[in-house]
Amino acid sequence: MRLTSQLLAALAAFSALPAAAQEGLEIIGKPEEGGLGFQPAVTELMRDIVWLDNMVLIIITAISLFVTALMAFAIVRFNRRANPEPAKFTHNSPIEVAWTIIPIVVLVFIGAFSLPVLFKQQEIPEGEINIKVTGYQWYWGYEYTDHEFGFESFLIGEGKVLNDEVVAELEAAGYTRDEFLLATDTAVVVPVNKTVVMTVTGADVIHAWTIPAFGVKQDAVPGRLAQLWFKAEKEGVYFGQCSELCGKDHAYMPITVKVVSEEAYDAWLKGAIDEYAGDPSTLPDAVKLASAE
Ligand SMILES: [Cu+2]
Repeated sequence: MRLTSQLLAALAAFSALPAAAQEGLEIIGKPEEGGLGFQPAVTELMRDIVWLDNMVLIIITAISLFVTALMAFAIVRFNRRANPEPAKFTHNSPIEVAWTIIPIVVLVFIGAFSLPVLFKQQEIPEGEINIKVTGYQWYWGYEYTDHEFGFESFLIGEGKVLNDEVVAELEAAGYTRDEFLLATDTAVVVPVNKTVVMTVTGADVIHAWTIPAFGVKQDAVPGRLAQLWFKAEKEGVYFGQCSELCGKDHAYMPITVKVVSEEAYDAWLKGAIDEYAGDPSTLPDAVKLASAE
C-alpha cells in the first residue's frame, strides 16, 4: 500500500515535471529560413503592429514612387539639352505651402494610427499571471510572484557549439537541431488567453526581453522596473532572444515561452512549485482542490 502510494506520488511528480508542459505543443514563434516578414502574430498587440506596418508600407511606397517620378521628370524635362534657358524665379508660394502642409498631414495621419497601438502596449492592465524577469550576464531568471517561486533559464548547449551531445539534449527537451540557440532548458509557461504582466529588470547590465510573436520588447535596466503585457491566443512554443547588446555571450541567452492550456498550466504550476519552491501551500485554490480529490 505504502509502496503503491509512493509510486503514485513519484508518477505524479514525474508527470508534473515542467518539461511535460510542452507535450504536443507546436513551435510557432521562431525565425524561418529566408523569412522576410514578421513571425505569426498571436496577440492583439502583434496584430496591431503588423497592420500598422502594412499601412505605413503603403504610404512610404506611394511617397517613394512620387518622389522618384518627380526626379525623373526633372531630369528629363529640365536637363541642359531639353531646357537650355533655365527659369530665373526663386519662389513659388503655393508649392512651398503644399510641400509643408502635405507632409504634416501625412505625419499626423500616421501618428493617429500608431499612437493608439503604442498606448495599448504601454498601458499595463491588471495581470492574471504576474512574472518578474531579470536579465543576467548571460541568462534569464524568472519569478512567478503570485506563487513565490522562481527559476533560471539557460541556453541548451552550454558549449555554444552544435554537436551530437547538444542535439541529444535538444531532442530530450522536445526540440530539434534547428532550435539550437533558441531553446532553453527551462521555459516560461503561461496559460492561453490570460493576461500576463511581466516586470522586467536587469541585474548587471542592460538586457532586453522580447517575444516577437507577442509584439513585446522591453529593456531590462538595472535598478529599474519596467513592465510589459501580453495575452497569447494560441497554444505553442515561442522563442525570443536578448535584444540589447549585453556582453560577450549576448547571443547565447535566448528566451522560450510555452503557451499551454489552462489544465496543463495548473499541472505545470503544481510541479514547478514542488520543484522550485517546495511549498505547496502557495498553490492556487483550484490546484489544491484538484490534488485533494
Ligand atoms: Cu543581451
